[in-house]
Amino acid sequence: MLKILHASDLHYSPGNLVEADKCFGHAVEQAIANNVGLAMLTGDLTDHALDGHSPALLALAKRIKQLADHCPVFMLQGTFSHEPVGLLKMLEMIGARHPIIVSDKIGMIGLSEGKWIEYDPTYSDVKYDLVITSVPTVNKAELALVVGADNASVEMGNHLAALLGLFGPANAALRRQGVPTVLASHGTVDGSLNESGVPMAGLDHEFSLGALFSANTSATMLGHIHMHQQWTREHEGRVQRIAYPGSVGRYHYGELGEKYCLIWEVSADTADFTPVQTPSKRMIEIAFEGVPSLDELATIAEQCRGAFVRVAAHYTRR
Ligand SMILES: [Mn+2]
Repeated sequence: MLKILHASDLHYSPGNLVEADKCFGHAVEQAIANNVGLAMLTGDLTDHALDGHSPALLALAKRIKQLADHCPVFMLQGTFSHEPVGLLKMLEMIGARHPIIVSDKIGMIGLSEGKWIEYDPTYSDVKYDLVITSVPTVNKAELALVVGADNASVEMGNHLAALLGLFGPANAALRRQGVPTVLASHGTVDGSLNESGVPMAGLDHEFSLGALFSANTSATMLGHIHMHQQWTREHEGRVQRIAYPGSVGRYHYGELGEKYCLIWEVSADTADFTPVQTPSKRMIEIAFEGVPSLDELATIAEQCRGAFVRVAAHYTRR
């Protein structure tokens, strides 16, 4: 069993800095306390392009260093508008006790004797601790050039399903060798719920559950959707599990539920995790019947410090 921290959608930015660093800091500390052997960050580490001298970028880099001083770190390219291509690559250069890898290309990456190496099925001398099938955010603009802009959204799902299935035999072979396998990606699972609880139904989503399971990995670690959720399939004596940890912090009013990172235990045949709640910003909705008194408001204001608050006043017509 390999213990893995899985955190996602950190969205570091000047405006999110306090929330992102409080919650991701908690995730990093819990990962170290639980002695994970590896950390997987599945995209949207930043909210938008950050200047080199931005305190938010420095804070993120410090947390990555703290994590990589404990274990190897894998980072996945997220949504391009949140994470301009190349921004994460810079974090690979952080000097820490363990290696950091940023994946922005489709492929398989193995961890062997504490080092990241490209997985090569023809080279059998390597003993892998784990192999990751990496499918970072796909560029819809490139696909549109091939299939036309009108078809790009729907064709994205079809192309990804075909691609994921192609990884199936390689991951099945790894399973026979007893190697734990993980699929890492960033996108929308058809039918998943967004952070406000709205189902994402439609033809223009990246993944179906069947396509993800067909890659044949024990665990599928996803980013993009900000609400924690999971799916499991048990067959042929194995357990396959797919999960979004959800965003590490609460960045908008109206994001339902608690926020988490996940501590996974992954083997060649099974995958399970324990959700670890982060100290995310509270959300409070207060409703008054008629106009509240100033005394009432003063008492409530104290309880609302540091929270997202919505105040509604209901009037009854007489
Ligand atoms: Mn995100």
